Amino acid sequence: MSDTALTDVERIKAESRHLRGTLTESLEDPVTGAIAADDTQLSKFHGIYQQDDRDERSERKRARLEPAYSFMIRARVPAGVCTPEQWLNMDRVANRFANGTIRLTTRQAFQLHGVIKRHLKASIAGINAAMMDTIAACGDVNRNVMAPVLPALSRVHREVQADAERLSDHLTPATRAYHEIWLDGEKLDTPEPEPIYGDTYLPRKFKTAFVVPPQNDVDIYAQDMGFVAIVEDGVLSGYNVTAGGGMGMAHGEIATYPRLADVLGFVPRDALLPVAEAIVTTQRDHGDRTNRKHARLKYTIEDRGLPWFRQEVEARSGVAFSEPAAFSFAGNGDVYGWQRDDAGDWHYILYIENGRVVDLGERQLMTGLRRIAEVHTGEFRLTPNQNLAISNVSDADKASVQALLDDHGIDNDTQASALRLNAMACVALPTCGLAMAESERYLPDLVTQLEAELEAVGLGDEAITIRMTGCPNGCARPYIAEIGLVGKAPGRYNLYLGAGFAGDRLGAAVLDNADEAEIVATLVPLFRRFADEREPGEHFGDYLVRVGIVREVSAGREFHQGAAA
Ligand code: SRM
Ligand code: SF4
Repeated sequence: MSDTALTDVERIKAESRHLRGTLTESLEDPVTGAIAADDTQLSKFHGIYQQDDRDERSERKRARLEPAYSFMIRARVPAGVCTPEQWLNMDRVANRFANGTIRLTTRQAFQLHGVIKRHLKASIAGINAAMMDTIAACGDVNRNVMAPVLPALSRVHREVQADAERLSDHLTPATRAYHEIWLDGEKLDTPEPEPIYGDTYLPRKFKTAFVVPPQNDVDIYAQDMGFVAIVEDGVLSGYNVTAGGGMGMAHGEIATYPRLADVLGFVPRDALLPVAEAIVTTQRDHGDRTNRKHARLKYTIEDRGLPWFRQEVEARSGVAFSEPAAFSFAGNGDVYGWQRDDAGDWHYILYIENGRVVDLGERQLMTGLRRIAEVHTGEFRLTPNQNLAISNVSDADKASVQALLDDHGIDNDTQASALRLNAMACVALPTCGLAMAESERYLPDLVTQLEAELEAVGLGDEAITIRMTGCPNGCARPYIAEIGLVGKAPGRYNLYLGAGFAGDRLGAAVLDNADEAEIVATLVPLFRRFADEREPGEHFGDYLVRVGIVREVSAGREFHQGAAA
């Protein structure tokens, strides 16, 4: 293929009749547990990934068996808010058709793993029964729109949630393919118009979030498009708009890099939809459709420049950006435990290790949350850090929710150090087809070692963000964690240090392809120095940059220039 030829995914999208392809035929084929190759690309737009169990891969190959195919289903939860009924429904589908666990993702969505082909339709219909869908949870479209959990501010939360849901609806593909294929909707002879996306959708995935300073829990700088709420005297006046963030890169390919979003300017609240649509269509028309590793909005902005991009968005939307309003962030983690909002309701942010809801020994997360959902009259909020807020609990109900947390051994106090509460790992093995190393199954053990070392130097209560991924795609946003670990090969990781505690600075590459012993041996002396030399209240990443252990990395294109200050 020449450099200017469109990628194969572009052909598949163009020929798909708005995402239909041959998915119906693939589902009906009884000979294989897989779907047709082209359909594996289209199924993503419907929130479905074909996977195979990588723990079993070589054994099955030796036995000349087809790989153990199953599917991951991702259900969108706009703004992360779901009802107790929706939670109970997800629990039922997970136990009936998937592997009996629920995975809360880094984008406030649900994932189910291990669904076999003949259960796919029933699973999607089951999810739909509680008014949830999986369309556009994946694929080259706008994904699940994130919003902050905001346990202390009920009114602002309601407003930002409403805006996030409005935008999510506006950017959801118009195709009826989802209803036809999964919900037995009426079949159309001619595909319906797709007004925002056109026939070939976007060049690549596209991600959007809202944030309310000072908490940057959604990691706004990692998003293609972001809206920073400007709240004056408790009233939401509008948004600073950001664009061009992204995490993914490929090892050894310096033309790929994580990048922090730029601030375009301020717009009033009523300009939200036109400005968002203009950003999306600019990327639709100018994003690179010849190279999927160069197709995200971050590269469009790098290549053409921010002034060009801002002008294009202004011209398309008819909205002029004003100077951005001042804002600052304090951290990108979750604020755990009970908090009371300004309307008097309670919220409990529950720590869920790596987002995996499962009963394990005395920690009965799946059962405990089911019991809570059965009696809870408020809502749940999935957090962008893979945790869960039990939200809008009345004074009268607080004690009974706490009792259920205690009875099932899942209260935060019973399990986690400050380091663990600020740790996040992507799924990786055995389900992720792109994983080069363990992540979800390994980070908890590494944290156990590191928390002992921190305790030994008197830093047991110190919140340090640590994130791990099984490959450089960056699903747990490791490049904006103070300690970032990125899988390169089994048991081997790149180590990045010095990112901002609020997710506002990238880490610098310190170790390449290192094993556990090298990683621990590098971190322990730094913990000691940090304990001795830090300034009051100083965070680990800021300290490493201040004393020159690593250089400050803000521009993505400088990411690969080494760690030396
Ligand atoms: Fe991701 C691909 C899991 C958030 C960047 N991601 C994948 C796939 C679907 C693997 C695949 O393509 O075959 C993973 C499925 C694993 C599994 O078995 O479940 C996967 N990504 C996840 C989740 C579940 C990680 C988690 O532990 O929570 C997150 C689901 C979010 C959601 O609900 O939508 C998840 N992925 C992210 C994020 C974080 C974010 O969005 O804030 C990123 C970095 C931000 C970004 O997009 O730049 C991210 N995922 C990627 C990439 C690299 C994209 C790029 O620009 O290079 C891939 C690979 C790709 O697209 O080619 C990828
Ligand atoms: Fe898979 Fe890599 Fe994403 Fe981890 S970071 S879930 S290994 S694609």
